[in-house]
Amino acid sequence: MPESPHDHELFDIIEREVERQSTTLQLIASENFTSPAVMAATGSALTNKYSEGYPGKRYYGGNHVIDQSEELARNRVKALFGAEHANVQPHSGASANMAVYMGLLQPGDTILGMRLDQGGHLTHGSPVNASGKLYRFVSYGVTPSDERIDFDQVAELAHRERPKMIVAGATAYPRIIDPEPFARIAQEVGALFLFDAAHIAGLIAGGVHPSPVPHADVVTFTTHKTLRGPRGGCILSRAEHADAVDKAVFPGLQGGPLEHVIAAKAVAFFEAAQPAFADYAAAVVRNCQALAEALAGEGFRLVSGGTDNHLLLVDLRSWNSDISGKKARLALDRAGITLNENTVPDDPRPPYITSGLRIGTAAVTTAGMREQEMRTIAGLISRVLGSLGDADEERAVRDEVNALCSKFPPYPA
Ligand code: DSN
Repeated sequence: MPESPHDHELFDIIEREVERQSTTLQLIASENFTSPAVMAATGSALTNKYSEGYPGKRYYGGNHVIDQSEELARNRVKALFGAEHANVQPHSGASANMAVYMGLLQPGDTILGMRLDQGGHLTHGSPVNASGKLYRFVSYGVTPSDERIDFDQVAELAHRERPKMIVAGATAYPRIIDPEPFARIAQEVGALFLFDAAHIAGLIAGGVHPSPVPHADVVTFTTHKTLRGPRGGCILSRAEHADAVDKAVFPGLQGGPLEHVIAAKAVAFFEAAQPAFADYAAAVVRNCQALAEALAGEGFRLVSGGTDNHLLLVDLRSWNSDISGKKARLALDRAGITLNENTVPDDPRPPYITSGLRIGTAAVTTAGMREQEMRTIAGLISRVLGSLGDADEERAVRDEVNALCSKFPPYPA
């Protein structure tokens, strides 16, 4: 191989990002720290190989080794979730969802999904996303009283609109999503049932949330959130949908699969099958509940009053109606606390401003933090938001964040 000069410019940037991840608090609910083994597979020579097709049926030569890696990933994920069929090629959760729509529906078909401003995902029918442009989405939401999924509304809309598919799953919903009532309603109206488990795949694998696999026609998820794998997507389905799903992924939507990432998914599925992963999943939820309780103690209102999973939503309106989610996120960022602004149910502000914050505990739990640290974090958040824009206080909190993170390095030297 010809020698190339060391690319200081780029590798310095990577080093600075590693430092940022290690010295500030990572509370974005969709992020995590993968293991060194997952990163080693992602950075392996498998990135060099073209392998369009599926194991045993490729369009390029030299895939007898790659076939073993993709087969291992498929078998491991099927065993992990008890699924009949798996496709591990989707590059992301978004492409996994699009493949399901494309494989099982016709453009223009009606789909029932969760409202975006109440926790649903972009690919559940946003008008600016391909899902919303190609299919006719009808949306259900949460009840005004307890801010949990309104199953009466799901049933009513399903019977009225007769969708071809019902989608469960969310990107910002802090409670358990029970797959059973969705499956029952889908059966009543003859709809297919897709469960998008992107956020909670790790909680399902770890046994702390109910599995949608026995109830749903198809389950999609990302591998990099609570499941703690590489950035990517995955589709599990009943055997009867296997062909349609596979054809929609390739050649329908994607070309060459990212075999280095598929190998890393295999590593993540192996890790998630270990007994320690169940302890991790339980700790993520315990941490989130401790954080929720401590934030409530600081006077913050939590959407639905708390959490059953890895994330919580703070409604800032009752704390200080002048503080938008965006303003709060920027102040917290300056203080070394990384999270994102998020709409809350019936938010009067637009989605790029919002009145809420979404906070997740998957990454800090991987780093080893537990309930005591969650209480400290709640106090730090409260200090920054209680003196919004005070640069001295932001600097003081930033120093404390730094000291806290130094005790929990995600990648110890
Ligand atoms: N962007 C992801 C999240 O943060 O929830 C969903 O795609």
